[in-house]
Amino acid sequence: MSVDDTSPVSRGFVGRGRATAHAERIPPGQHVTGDFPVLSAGPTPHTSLEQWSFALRHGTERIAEWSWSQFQTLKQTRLTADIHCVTKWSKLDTRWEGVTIDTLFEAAGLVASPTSYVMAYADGGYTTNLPVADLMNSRALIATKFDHSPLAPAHGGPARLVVPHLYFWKSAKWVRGLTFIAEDKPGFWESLGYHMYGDPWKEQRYSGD
Ligand SMILES: Nc1nc2c(c(=O)[nH]1)N[C@H]1C(S)=C(S)[C@@H](COP(=O)(O)O)O[C@H]1N2
Ligand SMILES: [Mo]
Repeated sequence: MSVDDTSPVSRGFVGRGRATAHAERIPPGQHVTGDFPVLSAGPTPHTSLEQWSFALRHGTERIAEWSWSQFQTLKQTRLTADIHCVTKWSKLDTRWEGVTIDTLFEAAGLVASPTSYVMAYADGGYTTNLPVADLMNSRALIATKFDHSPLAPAHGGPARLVVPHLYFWKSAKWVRGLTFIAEDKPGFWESLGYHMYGDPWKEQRYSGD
C-alpha cells in the first residue's frame, strides 16, 4: 500500500487501516516492525565462501555435502513470508532466495527421510531441532539472499535456515548442515527453556506453553 500525500484521510487513519488490513497475519502477542532487528546469542562468525560447505549427516555418516559453488548450481527458489520473533516482533513479506530442503533431498538422492527430526547446526555452535516434515513442501529454505542481495553476515550470511511458520529462533543463521536424529532433542535455545516446536499461532514460546 502506498500513501498519497493528497489523500483526504489523515496518515493516522491510514496507519490504523493498514494495521487492521494485516491483523489476520499477526500471531497473538506480536507487533509488526518495519526494521530488521539483529538477534544473535554470540558474535557473528565469518566463514569464507572457499571454506563454506553444507552437509546432510546421519550419525557419523555424511549423506551429502556441497561446496559453495556446488550449492549455487542447485535449483534456487524464492520465498516471500512473514517472520515472527519470540521477542514479539513480526516482519511482513520478507523476501528470501535459496535452496529448498526438498531440492537438497532430491540432489542427495534421498527418497525418504532417514529420521523424523533434524538438528540444524551452524558456525559458532548454535543448534536448533526441527521435525523434518516442517522443512518439506517448500516451507523452508537454506537462504543465501535477502531482498535480492547476498545475505548480510549479521543476518546469517553466507547462508541461513528460514522456516517462517515457526518462531524465528528456529531459523538458524550461519547454518552449515542438518543432522538427522532418531528422537527429538533440544537445541541451543530449547535447552534454555524455549519450546521444542515453536508455533507462533499457538504462542509456543517457552516449554510448557
Ligand atoms: N546461529 C544463530 N542463529 C540464530 C540466532 C543465533 O543467535 N545464532 N538467533 C535466532 C533468533 S532468537 C532469531 S529471532 C533470529 C534473528 O535473526 P536476525 O538477526 O536475522 O533478525 O535468528 C535466529 N537464528
Ligand atoms: Mo528470537
